[in-house]
Amino acid sequence: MGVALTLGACGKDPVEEPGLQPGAQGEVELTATEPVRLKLSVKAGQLYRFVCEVVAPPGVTLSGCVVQLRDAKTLEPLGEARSTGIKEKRWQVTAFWTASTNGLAVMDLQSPSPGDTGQFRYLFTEAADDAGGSAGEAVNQPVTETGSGFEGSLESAMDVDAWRLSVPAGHILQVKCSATEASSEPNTELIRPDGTSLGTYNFGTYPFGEGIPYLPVKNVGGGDLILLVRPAEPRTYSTRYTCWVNDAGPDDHGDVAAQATVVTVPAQVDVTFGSRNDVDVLGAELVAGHVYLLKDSTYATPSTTSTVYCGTTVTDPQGMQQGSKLATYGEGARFTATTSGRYFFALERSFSNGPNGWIYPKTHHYEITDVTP
Ligand SMILES: [Ca+2]
Ligand SMILES: [Ca+2]
Repeated sequence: MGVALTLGACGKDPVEEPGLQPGAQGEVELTATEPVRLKLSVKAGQLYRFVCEVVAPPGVTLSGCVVQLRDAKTLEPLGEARSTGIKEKRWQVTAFWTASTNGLAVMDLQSPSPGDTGQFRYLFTEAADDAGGSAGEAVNQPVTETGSGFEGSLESAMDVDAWRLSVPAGHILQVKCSATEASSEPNTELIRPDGTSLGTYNFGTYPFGEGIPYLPVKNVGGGDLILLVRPAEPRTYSTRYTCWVNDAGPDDHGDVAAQATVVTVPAQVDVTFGSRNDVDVLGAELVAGHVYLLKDSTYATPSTTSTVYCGTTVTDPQGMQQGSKLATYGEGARFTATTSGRYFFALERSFSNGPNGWIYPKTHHYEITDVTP
């Protein structure tokens, strides 16, 4: 009997070895050049998450964690290895995968630097996509006037997460999403539920000329806005990201003459370009034959190479545009009224040096003064 039992134990199929069950967590020691090899119990078709974290103090004996999923039988790598980012001081790395077979998977943990020793903390769980990939499947996230954040995961290089954000009509929604683990920042886009794009943004590559280091969109006409988050680079994307969303309040000045802010000359007005392609329209009564100075007085001594200013397009009381957009930095622009009545001044963020102007400020001091000789 004893012999038979021993034989039975020895002849056991290795596939039946118990692996770590979903929900397992713990700490493991990296002792030499061999990776730590964990066996994980998986079911075909199920999405799994594996997190490796360098146990504090990071960087002293262990420079990071690299995880590589392998086939339990052949030990062939399944998918790309993922690594913590030393430069970014991000000491966690998350891998997601969908098991293709029932049984075991192997997860190897090692340091990016040979010879390192130290401790890894791991977590192995089942997972599910946190947000659907289209407007119809979008998950609500609250937006407040003090700003708030939420986390998401890109479970595969093809994943798209849709988040539904609501701000009142005319308010400006600000959004910024960035990677919380190593590798590339996620691409973000704000769309209408019908698919109309309102702007795209990548924290790692946004052009300085856009002016604002987040994606700001005015909710013209109201309605929900959908934030889409997706990997920017399929091979090196970060699986985890965090988004910050903020209701920046209403636009300070309307975008069209019918919603203009009416001022009295001499006027001094603060103008904030708070959203993409913002136009701020001022209205003022002018007198025929008078000369007016339109001046962006934000800078006492404006730079000659990279000034951001309120480019101004003037419209007369009959709605006729008066010449091309005026440059109002430095000494400002002079404008002679040809008729008496209410003129409109459409102000837009403009750059004295093409699209590469410096990004600040958002708010400008703008003056309209009667300088008739
Ligand atoms: Ca997701
Ligand atoms: Ca505006």
